[in-house]
Amino acid sequence: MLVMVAAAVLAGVPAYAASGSDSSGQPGAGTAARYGEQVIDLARGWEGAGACVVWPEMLEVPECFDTEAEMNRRIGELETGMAASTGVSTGTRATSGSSCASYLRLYDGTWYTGAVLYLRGRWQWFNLADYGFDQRTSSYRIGACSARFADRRNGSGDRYPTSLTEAYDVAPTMLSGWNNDVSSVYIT
Ligand SMILES: [Ca+2]
Repeated sequence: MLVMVAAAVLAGVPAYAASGSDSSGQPGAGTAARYGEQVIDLARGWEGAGACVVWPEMLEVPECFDTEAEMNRRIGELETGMAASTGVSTGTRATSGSSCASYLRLYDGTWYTGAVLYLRGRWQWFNLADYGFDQRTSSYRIGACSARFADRRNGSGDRYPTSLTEAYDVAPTMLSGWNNDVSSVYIT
């Protein structure tokens, strides 16, 4: 399995094509990610990683790190590169379109602890099973754009109240009945 994943990465197969907004849904298709020198399949497990970035616009495959601090440094590098390439410095104004800081951080533990999944990309449902994070969210932080949470794939099933997932909302715990229940998320 690992060999197949590695081959897919080396061949530049767009890992997101199989997940992302694809509504056909193929649980178990796998999501290759870089973790140090390794290639791991996020859908099968994080192999000890503590923080993963899923940012289809910037990264061909997700990248994982031991800690959230290491992940944050990498995100900072990517944002700096993005600002340099567009000539717009980050933080000076909210840019329109897909460069909006539309991130979402989901934590396995309450109070922003445990493994953290950083998702960045607008107008699409992310199925958390594709990233080994199905029904694990116990706390979250939202970036500059509001989000939607659903308890089934592709936004189906029950929806988390959107009044609690607006821009810059944070929640150290989930609403009653929603701990370890979110299966898909959307960033506006
Ligand atoms: Ca959890």
